Amino acid sequence: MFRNLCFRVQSIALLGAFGLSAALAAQTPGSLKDAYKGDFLVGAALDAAQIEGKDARADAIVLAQFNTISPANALKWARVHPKPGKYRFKLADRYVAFGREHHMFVVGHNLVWHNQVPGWVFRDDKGQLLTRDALLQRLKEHIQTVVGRYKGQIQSWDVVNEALDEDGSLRQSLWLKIIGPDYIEKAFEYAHEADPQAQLTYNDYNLEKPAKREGAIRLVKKLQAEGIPIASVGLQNHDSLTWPSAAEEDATIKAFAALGVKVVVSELDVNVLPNANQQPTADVSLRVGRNKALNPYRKGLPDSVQQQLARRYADLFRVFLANRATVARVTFWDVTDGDSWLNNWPVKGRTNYPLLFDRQGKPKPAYDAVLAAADRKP
Ligand code: 9MR
Repeated sequence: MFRNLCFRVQSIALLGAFGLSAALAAQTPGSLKDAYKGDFLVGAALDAAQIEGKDARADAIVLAQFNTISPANALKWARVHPKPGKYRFKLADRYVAFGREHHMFVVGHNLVWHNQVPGWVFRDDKGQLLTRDALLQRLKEHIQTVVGRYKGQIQSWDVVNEALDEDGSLRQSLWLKIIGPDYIEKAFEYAHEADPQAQLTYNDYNLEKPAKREGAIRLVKKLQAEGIPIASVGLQNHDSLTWPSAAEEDATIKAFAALGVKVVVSELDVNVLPNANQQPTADVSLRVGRNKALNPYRKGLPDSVQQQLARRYADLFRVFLANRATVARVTFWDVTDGDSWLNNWPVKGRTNYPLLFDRQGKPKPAYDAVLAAADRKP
């Protein structure tokens, strides 16, 4: 009865804001954020359409279901700082305002990455690679400007993203080549100086793989030994129907818990299409040519796979829940299946079904399974 009343009040509010179809789309039993209240925050990544209010259907879902948001692209270096001395904050400002207006936990993603960073960042005006000091200066200026602008408004920053290779060694990025391995420490220090309250995260994919996980453990220990405030490790969890196993996920979360840091599941989705790559990866530079066999569900997801996805999500959430003292947040990467980056990576133009809401914004069986998993608190 109370639940129904809440629905109706919520629906009326959403109706005013977004119109009938959006309000209907958000009329799902319960909500993810309420189901996991007191356990961890539940969120989604937003892209420009949702941030700018041009996707009423997704916005209605976000408001009804989530209490934290991440920017899919709006805060990446290339977007906010495309040219030397030129910052463009319009979309990022709207993103942060959206989160504040709706009392959400606002995540910043990201400050240092080897992708979506313009080439000029690493070069002087003659095109020569910068010296260590000059690049550090540039990094500091960027972090001070971006983190400083949203001081007290962005609660958590992915400071360094994907700095590790699969064997656990540091990725040979220009950050590493020019500055050396302490570019990571420096980035955390600059971010901490710019907003001492912000929770700082190291974020990566495939940390469920032992060698890469060991690399991340070494990294966290090094930062801790140097007194650098790292609050959490972000496990991206761009998963498949079979990998990582619940046991691998559990062991990974526990390995970071043992270091005294929190874990955030930062970019969750589950690919249901045939793997286009031998090994699991979320390396955005990977490209695979189109091929019919890699896109089998253009006309819809067979019920058997739909149920498999639901079971998979339930298994993952049971692991997150069992580790709720460590897991601070679970964020889906995008809102509905139609929004997902997995429709275009690593093969362009596929029809994927990796999230809890379908292309019409309706909750899928996987949504019900995630809600039901919350009732089985260990
Ligand atoms: O979702 C993002 C997509 O829209 C961009 O095209 C892509 C470009 O690099 O980045 C995607 O987000 C990535 C995230 O920033 C870091 N981890 C992997 C994510 C999926 O590629």
